[in-house]
Amino acid sequence: MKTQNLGRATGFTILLFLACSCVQKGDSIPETSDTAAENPGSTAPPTVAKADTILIRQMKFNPQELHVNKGATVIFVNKDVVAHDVTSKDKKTYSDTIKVNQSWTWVANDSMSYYCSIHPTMLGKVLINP
Ligand SMILES: [Cu+2]
Repeated sequence: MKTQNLGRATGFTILLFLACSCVQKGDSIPETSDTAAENPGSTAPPTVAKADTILIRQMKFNPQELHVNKGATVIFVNKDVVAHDVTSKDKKTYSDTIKVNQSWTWVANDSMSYYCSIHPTMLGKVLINP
């Protein structure tokens, strides 16, 4: 007798659990991003110029010499453990201090030889493709 009651109770608990999980599944349905992502992106031409990135790491600009098309967006990302900046040698272009894990975006309309004014031995160049 006792075991029968226990069995019923367990069965009821399982039913209750299933019912609950069904409701929860139903509630979280709105995430349908998968269906919207069906476009053959590989055939699309790269009309938008992607940004070129210069990583600042271990007291160096990487790459030290970057070649870009005129008007390209260049992002300097500070992945070092200290702050740096970008100052052009003609001093016409300069960033604010780029703190650790911050970045500075610059549009390359002209070639630029630059250095870090905090650590003047850090040098780099951005050259416009002919
Ligand atoms: Cu520096």
